Amino acid sequence: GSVVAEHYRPRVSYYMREQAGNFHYGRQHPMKPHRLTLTNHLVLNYGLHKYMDVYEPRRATEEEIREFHAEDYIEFLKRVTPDNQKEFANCFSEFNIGDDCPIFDGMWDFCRIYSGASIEAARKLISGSADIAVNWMGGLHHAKKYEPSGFCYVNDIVLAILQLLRYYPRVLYVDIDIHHGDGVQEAFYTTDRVMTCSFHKYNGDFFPGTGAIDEMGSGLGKFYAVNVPLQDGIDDRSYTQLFKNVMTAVMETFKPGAIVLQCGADSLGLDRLGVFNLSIAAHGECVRFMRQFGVPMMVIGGGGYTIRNVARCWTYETGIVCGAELPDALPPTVYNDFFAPDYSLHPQLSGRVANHNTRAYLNALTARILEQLRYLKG
Ligand code: V1P
Ligand code: ZN
Repeated sequence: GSVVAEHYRPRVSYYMREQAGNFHYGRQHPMKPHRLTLTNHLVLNYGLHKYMDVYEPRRATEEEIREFHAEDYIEFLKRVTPDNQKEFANCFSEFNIGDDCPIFDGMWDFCRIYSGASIEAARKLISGSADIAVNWMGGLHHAKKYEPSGFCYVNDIVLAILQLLRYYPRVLYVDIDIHHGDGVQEAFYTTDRVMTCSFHKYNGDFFPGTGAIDEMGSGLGKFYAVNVPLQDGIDDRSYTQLFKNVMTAVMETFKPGAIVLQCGADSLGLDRLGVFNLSIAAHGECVRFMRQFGVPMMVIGGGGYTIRNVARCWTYETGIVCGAELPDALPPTVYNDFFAPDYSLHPQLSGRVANHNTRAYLNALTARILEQLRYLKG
């Protein structure tokens, strides 16, 4: 089969640097940058580059990263390496270095690559020369001003939103990673110019432990943080219905000038760290739904630990933003073996975990969030 194109075709910019896929967090570590290489090969072999402007972005400069991160922390990130890390051992607890955020070869370079791409993507939207800008390397939503957290060292999302705020009065951040988007929420907790909206597993124990429904922002930012805490095993129908109900109200009340959509793929069924039950089709439906508002949009990556499915998901979503329908049979790539035995874009992912989100729970959740949003109108 071949790619079928839709009538509406937004101008899409795609950011990718091949080296990004060659970094290693460590053998036991679940974060595998190689998923970026897999994604890129599928995207190109489906021929999606014909629908997009493909850019090899430049690295973020230290000065650009300083717009959010503290100077001491940047200095540490720049200087520490696996070889000299003994000299820095006294800083490790200060800077939250450990199993989740190890020191690995080229760590600072990796940060500059994925952050540079998000910053460039934001500037591209501002310039008006793209409607949608895609950076699967980015989306590292846990990084804090003074420290790394949950596999994230530099918060490319905060840096990109700071760029967007130079031009757009209001920016909406939407996060469908299974983990709470805590770093982005914290950075904009007290402003009414950024609304953060995160859908995640929450039980007080699951990483990072934040994202309860009553975290709503403070000061001027009160009611501008939206949290949608979910239980294990949420399925396609419940998730997409909830997502559409919440996002319809968010778009009506907040009226953003730009959207940043974090597409963490650890909310898919069968994820190595995740416990949801979503199909690639349902995950992509969230992207399609946000796209149809026709508001300038950045689409970025995030988590995703069963890497064959991360690559499938982000490829499918690249197709969605382009308005290109992809045949289910994957095009052959040098990485074919990853996609055995079905070699298809939409394998069955659900069924491992039971859905612990009752209809009553989801209805109550929706009602509370719509009530929170009503405070914005007045
Ligand atoms: O649960 C924890 C910390 C470690 N404990 C002391 C509490 N960490 C999680 C971190 C998950 C980060 C997700 C990042 C993202 O949202 C964005 C890129 O997807 C964690 C887990 C887990 N199952 O939640 N770390 C690890 N697993 C881990 C396993 C093996 C080696 C290193 C880390
Ligand atoms: Zn995650």
